[in-house]
Amino acid sequence: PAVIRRSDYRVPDWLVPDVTLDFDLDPALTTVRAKLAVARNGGHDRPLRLDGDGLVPLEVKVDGRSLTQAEWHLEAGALILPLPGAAHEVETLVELAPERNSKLMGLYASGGLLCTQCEAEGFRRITFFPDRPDILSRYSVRMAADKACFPILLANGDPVEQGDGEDGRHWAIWNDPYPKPCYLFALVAGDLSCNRDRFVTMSGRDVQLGIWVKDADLPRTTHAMEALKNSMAWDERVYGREYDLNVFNIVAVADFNFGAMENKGLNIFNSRYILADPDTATDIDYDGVEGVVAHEYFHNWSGNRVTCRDWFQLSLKEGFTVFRDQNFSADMGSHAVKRIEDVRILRAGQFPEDSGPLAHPVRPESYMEISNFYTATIYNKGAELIRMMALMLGPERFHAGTDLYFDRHDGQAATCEDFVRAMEDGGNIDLTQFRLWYEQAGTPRVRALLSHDAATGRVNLVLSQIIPPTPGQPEKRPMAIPIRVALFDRESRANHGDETLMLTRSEQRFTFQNVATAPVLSINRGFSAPVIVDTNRSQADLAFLSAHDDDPFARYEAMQQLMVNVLVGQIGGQPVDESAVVDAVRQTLIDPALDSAFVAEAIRLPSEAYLGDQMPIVDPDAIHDARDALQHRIGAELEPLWRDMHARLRANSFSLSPAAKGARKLRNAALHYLVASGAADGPLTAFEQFDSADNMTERQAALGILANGESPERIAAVDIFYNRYCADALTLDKWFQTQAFALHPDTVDLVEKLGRHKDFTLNNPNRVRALYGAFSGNQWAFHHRSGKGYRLVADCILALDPINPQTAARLVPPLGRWKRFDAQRAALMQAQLQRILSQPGLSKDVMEQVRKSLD
Ligand code: B3K
Ligand code: ZN
Repeated sequence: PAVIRRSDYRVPDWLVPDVTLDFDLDPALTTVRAKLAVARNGGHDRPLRLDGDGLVPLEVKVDGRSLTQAEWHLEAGALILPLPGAAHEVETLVELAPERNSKLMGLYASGGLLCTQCEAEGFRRITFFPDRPDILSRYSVRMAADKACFPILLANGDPVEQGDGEDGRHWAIWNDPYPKPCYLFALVAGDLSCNRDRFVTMSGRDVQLGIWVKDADLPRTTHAMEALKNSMAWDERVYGREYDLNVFNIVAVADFNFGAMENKGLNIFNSRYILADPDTATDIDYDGVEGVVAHEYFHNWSGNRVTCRDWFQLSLKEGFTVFRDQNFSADMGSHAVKRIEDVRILRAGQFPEDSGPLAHPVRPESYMEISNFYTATIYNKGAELIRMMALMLGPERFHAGTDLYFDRHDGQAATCEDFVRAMEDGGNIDLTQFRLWYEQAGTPRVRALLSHDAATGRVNLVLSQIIPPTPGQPEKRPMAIPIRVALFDRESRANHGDETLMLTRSEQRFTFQNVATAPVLSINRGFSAPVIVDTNRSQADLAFLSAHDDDPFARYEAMQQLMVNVLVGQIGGQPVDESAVVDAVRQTLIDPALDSAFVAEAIRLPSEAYLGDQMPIVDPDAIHDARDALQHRIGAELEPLWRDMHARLRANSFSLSPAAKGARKLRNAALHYLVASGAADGPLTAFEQFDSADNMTERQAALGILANGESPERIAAVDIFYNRYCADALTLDKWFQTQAFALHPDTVDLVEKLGRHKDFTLNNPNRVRALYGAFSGNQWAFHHRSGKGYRLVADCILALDPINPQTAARLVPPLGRWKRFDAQRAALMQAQLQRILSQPGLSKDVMEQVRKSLD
């Protein structure tokens, strides 16, 4: 497959100011008639090239005249038309079979609905079109369909007209006045019910809101609607951005390749990010709904009004929009806990990517298949880049920069460079060196050495940075890294002052005066930069910070580092005293000033995968054993506390208040440690929680805790859960996922069995991710020394690739991390990658990921 390079960008040869689409919809056979007003862009004589993927032109007309087959040809699926003039009307007719579209890109059928997904390159599966984001067009869309099966017809923009046709068919016309790239096109046809509401914008525009779902799911849409209204108000208040159409519709579909899609005025969602009720959704699910609804809504400005020039600029909209949704969720709940969660996500998903064979810059230089670049680097590291700029500028100058960005580029297809320049011009800052964050891949390592001179009262902090080599980038230049630090007095516990240091050279010395006694260093507070920090801090210093740091992230971090040091020391055969961890957990539990959600975060041991990331060679078995043993010790030594907390935190009735969510989180943590203590009544207590819970947060946590162990309660709970929820796909996903996540020696065999379960299907991406996605994130189980885990995932990739290559390709990265493991495991992983590569007819998606993973 061809490699596409950022440096090859050229402005389009032809523009398409207006598009008229006419869909005659039917799951088996849909026809699409497209009329494009095309205009030559600049002085050239190149033909018009309309991308197509699997399309056959049944008719091609130019300015009303049908062309003969000799007047056009196909080239790699694209329709090539030589055109004489400066502007023409081009008309094409194609046929689609939505019900046979298993890739879920373009127009497809899902649970009786017809819906579309066009980003990144799905529109070319619907009609011939220059499928690139810098072509902005006004769309008018007519849809006709059987009225009984598809009573609701939706598209982008505002509804214009509708009527009944012959043979039980009806039609509707929608117009979108805002020029948009074709990746934002959408339509939906189906039998849907609507949760209707309205929002009055800051300038007084009355917007009709609709969340469209299957009728039975209507009661599960209230949280999404609240989130939508809160998002609309938040974007007005914080960014001054107002919604711009008269309607805003959201549709939930069961089969979807990722979370959701920000189509203009018609967001289409994976139902797991819309539907929530206490019986089936956990607090994490509720937060996911809120965050994704906000994310897609915020795209209306950061993505739709200002879009991307080309797909190398993807982080322009995604990084910025993730940053916006993170801050929104923080404002809706707890800033401290949200930051901890976001950093955990970054470290779990992006750091491994950045240190492996698929590492790429936030603005990549090349790709084979753009779908493979919807990554944690583009999204989450991209958000961290915006966050660093916001920190360096301060809130006022940052918003001067974003205002300028939106004003300057409204209605345009922009670049990451445009964003940075708007920050510079609006915020009055020089970001020349900062731009390296967009260019250089790899997680910087910052080393911090603190020394104190009692005689002069001077503290020296020497910071140095190393950016590791990544594929195609052997040498790196030093970056501009904002590091927030504070120094604490050991006696008074006073903070000598918070400062943001700019590390811009390979090594740099910072001096602090008037510090009488050797202070404790708090560093990368709030996780001010997405880096790995190495310090010479003692366990005692970390214990101090875990009890007294006034930055909640740094406090959490100190606790995590304390735990990491113990566990990594133990695994590496250099035992470190564990009692500091037990003491720190105890202190945290009994500190009355802390809220429950924070406590629950702070006392949880680093994941097995994160521990693996701290080691030169990952030893999954040793990691599991050491972590398990420490968990047992914390559980056993503090057993009365766990018992008491678990009993005390039981709620009388369900609420979604932050306090109630925090209580559930901590109660689950208490149950976890109580069971880990080995107490004889552990499994029974877990079963009681499972059985009596009035919410999924406590029920699923209890199921997960039981699934890690061996008990009659485990078998019963797994069974009960299945029987209770097997009719609800989203909840049944949890049944698969919880078992695939289980830290149990037989997980790998269980996953093999579950892959043959009657409710398992490769046709639904959520189900695939629930089983194989979860399993490949379960380090101990996936890296079973037999190599069986690798084979299971490779089997799944091979079976899924012909059905849904995008989802198949997402399962490849865990196999590509072989360099991080011992020789036997590495060989077994490589063998599976080789086996995949030798499959004839492999998709571009899987091929790119596997080839890069073998390098
Ligand atoms: N923009 C979409 C992602 C599309 C993924 C295409 N492979 C959802 C989002 O980030 O909001
Ligand atoms: Zn997005």
